[in-house]
Amino acid sequence: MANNINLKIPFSLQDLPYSIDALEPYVTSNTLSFHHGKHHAAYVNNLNNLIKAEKANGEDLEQIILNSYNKLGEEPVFNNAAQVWNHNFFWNCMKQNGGGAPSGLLLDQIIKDFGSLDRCIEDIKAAAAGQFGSGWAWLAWDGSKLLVSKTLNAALPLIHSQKALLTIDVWEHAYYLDYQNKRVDYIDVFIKNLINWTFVEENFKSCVVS
Ligand code: MN3
Repeated sequence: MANNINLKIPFSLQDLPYSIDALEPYVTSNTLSFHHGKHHAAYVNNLNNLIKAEKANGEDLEQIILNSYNKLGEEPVFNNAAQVWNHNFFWNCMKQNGGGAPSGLLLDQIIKDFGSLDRCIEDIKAAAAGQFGSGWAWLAWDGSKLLVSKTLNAALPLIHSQKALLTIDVWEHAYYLDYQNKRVDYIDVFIKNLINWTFVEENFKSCVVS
């Protein structure tokens, strides 16, 4: 859930919301052990080391991201803080026996903003496949409509005042051990077999229902 990931200093590595082999064979435990246990863990450690010297001021993770964004000399803080947030969020975007389709409020909004679920999915796939180099593909809410976007490296919808609803990690570390250079195969599997629409629906509901 979105508010469980907005933690305070010192940050700890958030547990995966499933067992290390839960996403087999689509994301292997080998990939997940490196991705969570090495990459995600490194962002957490880097962030804690970077902000140790600074005054913490009780900022939470999202405040650290926003306060370091686009600030000269603050790039390492921004990159590591944003990558901690992105991965905390990303793990929840997948589940065992995922896939299928959204329903309810989210589906209604998708049809309103994209015309059809298929169109929305095609846009997400195109964003994920088209991100040049490392980055993320997103479904986000800008306050009045859904939008699909892609971001470079650690960048995220929060810096554009948008609420993230779904993300796909398209850094090579997310798929290379399992899919090598075939990013499109990983994206197809993500949509078809892994995506946790319940999480995406809950994120959307928290934006529009008070
Ligand atoms: Mn990653």
